[in-house]
Amino acid sequence: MTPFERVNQLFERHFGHAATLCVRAPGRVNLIGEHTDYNDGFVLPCAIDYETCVAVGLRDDNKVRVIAVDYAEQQDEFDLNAPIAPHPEQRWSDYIRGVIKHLQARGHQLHGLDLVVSGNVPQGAGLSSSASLEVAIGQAFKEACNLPISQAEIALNGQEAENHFVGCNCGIMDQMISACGKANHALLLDCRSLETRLIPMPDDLAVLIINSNVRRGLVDSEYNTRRAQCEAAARHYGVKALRDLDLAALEAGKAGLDEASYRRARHVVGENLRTLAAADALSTGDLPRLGALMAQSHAAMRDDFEITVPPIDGLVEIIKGEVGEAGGVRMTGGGFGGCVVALLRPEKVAEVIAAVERDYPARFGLQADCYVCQAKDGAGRCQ
Ligand code: GAF
Repeated sequence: MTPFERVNQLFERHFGHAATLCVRAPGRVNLIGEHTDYNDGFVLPCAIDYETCVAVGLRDDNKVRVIAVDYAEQQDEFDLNAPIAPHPEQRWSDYIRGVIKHLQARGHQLHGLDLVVSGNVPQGAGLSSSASLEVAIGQAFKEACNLPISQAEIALNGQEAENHFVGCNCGIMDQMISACGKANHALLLDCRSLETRLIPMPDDLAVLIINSNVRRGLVDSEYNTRRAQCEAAARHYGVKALRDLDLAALEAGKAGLDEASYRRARHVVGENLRTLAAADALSTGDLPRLGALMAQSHAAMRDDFEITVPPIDGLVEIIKGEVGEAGGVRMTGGGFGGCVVALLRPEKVAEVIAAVERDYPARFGLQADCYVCQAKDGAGRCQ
């Protein structure tokens, strides 16, 4: 059953009538541009065909009632007229409460809603299940309360909720692509200006995501540490953000900067250049160039940013051995486990999956899950 079917079925069973409307917001895969977003840099993600759906019913009071289908139908209920605080136990509730609290703080007038939520974005896999939930809730209130809010503002509001209510210091990439993605396109996003450029995905290019199924245990603390190191490096160089540094300035000014922060900065400066080059390579269908840039990106995440783990490096080696020059592969997302993304010719997909199924369990004692994805539209009403 799809998330759309699940939320509508449960809504009707629980409330005794059909939902008034239903919205969706996708997860994402980042093709290149990792840990650049909070350095005001560039990213190149696309929205994927895994999503969070919310069935919505209007209430005639100021209460919000939520049912989380994927959390054993747990429920939450709170009043829009009272201060909204984190839930004492249910972490999933905080993404919803945080989004609503921040919509109110932005001055939006909300009224009570019944919400039933379900999604199929793999959780904890680096495919932005949290951002898709934040954006789906923002979209639900936009549609149900006729809010004068742009898709970019829904994204910014979701990021604020995650930074200040949930407590993860993430950048803006995941919420922006979930809110603003376009079918059959990747989105080159300037995370400083929020300007976007749509890059068509070539017809003869497959997007294959391979989930390492490595639990991303350290991700929150390590993520926040990387961000602090990048900010310290920017202060050392006297720039607003690492986005403002080029390779020559990086080398010329490194005296006095600790080795780890220098290498973090080197990844970010190089990754911004690689991301811009990759957008051009994708738009001209230059797969060998794209593959080389993705390989450099992965090496920098492994050696300079130090966010990969052996099973992820192993998956990249196994897949690179199959696709050769005619494609690219790299870790995608925050790191410390999660997924790798491969861009390759569709006729190669079956061979790559077979190689992963043969070699990955033998080397790491783990099973990988493979998803062949399509670039999808960002958040909106379910059709
Ligand atoms: C996570 C964060 F949420 C993003 O903002 C981004 O920093 C990414 O890690 C790394 O590129 O998905």
